[in-house]
Amino acid sequence: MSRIRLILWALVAFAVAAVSTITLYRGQNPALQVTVVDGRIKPFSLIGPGNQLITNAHFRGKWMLLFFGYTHCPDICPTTMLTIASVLNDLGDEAVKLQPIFITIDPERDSPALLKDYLANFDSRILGLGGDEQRVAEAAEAFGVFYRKQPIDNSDGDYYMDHSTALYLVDPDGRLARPYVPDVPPGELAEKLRVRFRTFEEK
Ligand SMILES: [Cu+2]
Repeated sequence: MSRIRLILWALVAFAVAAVSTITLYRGQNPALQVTVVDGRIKPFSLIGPGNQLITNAHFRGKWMLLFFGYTHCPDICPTTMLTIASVLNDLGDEAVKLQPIFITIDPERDSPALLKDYLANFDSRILGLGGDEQRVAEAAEAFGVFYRKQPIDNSDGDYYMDHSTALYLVDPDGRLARPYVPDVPPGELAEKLRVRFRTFEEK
């Protein structure tokens, strides 16, 4: 094969490195379009609690349980963090296989330090990630997460954030584990995770 042909083939292979989306449905959420590249989640690059850059590559070899929310959230975020804290307890020693991650969709108020303090109220093993608006927007877009500022009347600039509320489970190879974890009682969720860990390890 000529060199040119080889290059052409390489280009075709590159084009086939398919970017596609997986559509998830959940309760009141609109369809969540998760972008996958060759079966793996799209890379994200966010800022961690020590102001360090943290990308998805950091978590290779671990399961990720991702949630997008904000610390001023009155209901869904704290409830979900309680669920995750409870799952970590239920998992016992196996919890080391899982990295729960809370990504803020309110970077204007949620500094890395604030995220860390907030999450410590639930379980300090939950990692808070944020960054500037663009980093956050890119990560949210990759997971099909919707969010929007909702000003509170007569509040002097205070606001809520409307946001979608899915939990995303990503396996140690960076693949979205499907079906993604739905609304289940924490004990049941821990058991489902254990089964997934085992199935993955037996592969
Ligand atoms: Cu929330």
